[in-house]
Amino acid sequence: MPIYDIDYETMPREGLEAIQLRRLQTTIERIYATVPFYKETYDKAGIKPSDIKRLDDLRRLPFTTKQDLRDNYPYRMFAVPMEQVIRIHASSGTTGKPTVVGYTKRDINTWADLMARSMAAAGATAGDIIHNAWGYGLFTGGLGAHYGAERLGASVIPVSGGNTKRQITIMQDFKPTILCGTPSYILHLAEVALEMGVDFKNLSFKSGIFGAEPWTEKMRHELETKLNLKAVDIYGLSEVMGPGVSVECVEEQKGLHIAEDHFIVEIVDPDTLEPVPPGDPGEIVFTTITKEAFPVIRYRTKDITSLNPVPCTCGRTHIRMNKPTGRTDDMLIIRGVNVFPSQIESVLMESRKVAPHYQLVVDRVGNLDTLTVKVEIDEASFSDDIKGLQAMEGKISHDIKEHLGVSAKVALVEPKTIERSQGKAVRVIDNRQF
Ligand code: DLL
Repeated sequence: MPIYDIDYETMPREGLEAIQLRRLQTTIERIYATVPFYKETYDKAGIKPSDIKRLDDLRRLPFTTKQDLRDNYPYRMFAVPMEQVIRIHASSGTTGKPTVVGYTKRDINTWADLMARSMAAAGATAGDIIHNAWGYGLFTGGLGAHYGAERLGASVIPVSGGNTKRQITIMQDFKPTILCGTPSYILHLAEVALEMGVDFKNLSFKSGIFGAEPWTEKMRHELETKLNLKAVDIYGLSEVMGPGVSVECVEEQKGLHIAEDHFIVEIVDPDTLEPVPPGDPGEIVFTTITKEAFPVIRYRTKDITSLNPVPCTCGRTHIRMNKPTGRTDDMLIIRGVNVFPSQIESVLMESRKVAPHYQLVVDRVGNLDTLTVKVEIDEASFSDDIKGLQAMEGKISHDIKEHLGVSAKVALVEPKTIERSQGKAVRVIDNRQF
């Protein structure tokens, strides 16, 4: 049966839940048969696929974590043979290795549908020209939005990130009507436009679809006034699909509708892993129920948010999640790039001349995030050779860019100058105001 023959977005909940249960059961049966990790975990927990009789039974299944994905790097979580995988994306892992995700032809098709649907929720139609400033590559933003825009029938400009002045010229000349990108980068772009004497009031945008990092209502206000458009939030993560897991509707711009015909959502207390009372904040957990290549069951996102069950005036019955407010782990998002302090540590430790004492200082200069890595030089390598030290800073900065894809200023400091802590080391000083 084709997945898209009825209007899933406005289905009454009863019908939606019946579909969710059927899809969940199929998914669990399939992964039990094809992914050794799930079979072993479920056998250990004494659960069989046939035990999933109601949606609530999902709670009997163990959670899946980023560590589980790491333990099965790169392809052992895939539920189909590689011949059926037509696309691979990746996102930052907690150490050197990324988290790898795969898609079958049908998965790419589903994703394109969901992104088209998300763009339509944000006000886009086939007649629009979509300026896509999310990065193309292993990151899911660029290609996810690209396929969605094409599926919608819109004209997509695959401009990707960077080259800000050229982006502004393109905006003036190609007259795009929908803008996609990471909110902090788009604010930076607005600033550069101003410097170039370009007024967004003279451009043609009606909606902006922004996401891939947390942003606040204050930023929404700034984006809407500076860019003269309606700013809509989009959320997603590579492990679950990429962008399009949830999106705000342009009608309310108040919470993101989760594509519940594809994902089952739970909010749990990150310490006890028990469900929180309805509406309370906690860690958002997703189960994918239509993915073929890389299904995830009860995947702990580490993102903190809450659900809003109030019916939406747009008519969609899919539940809304509020804007995520933070994470339970130490992952930073710097200019849209996910960065774990442990990844930086691995790069630092490759140099035998620095001590394992470092601090990451994150600031927002103008609207752009900056990362400074302060690291102590070890006693033996400490010298007055300024040129030598500068070369070393340059080398470490280059290595960080190579390994993590993020620009960082490296500042070597004298031995024993980074404050030692009594308990957990304070590795991150985040001065950004969101
Ligand atoms: O950021 C996918 C994406 C691309 C979403 C474009 C939206 C637009 P990852 O690189 O795997 O995937 O990073 C996922 O980014 O767990 C959140 O912590 C954060 N994140 C993504 N969107 C939002 C948002 C993409 N709208 C991680 N608000 C997630 C807050 C967000 N945080």
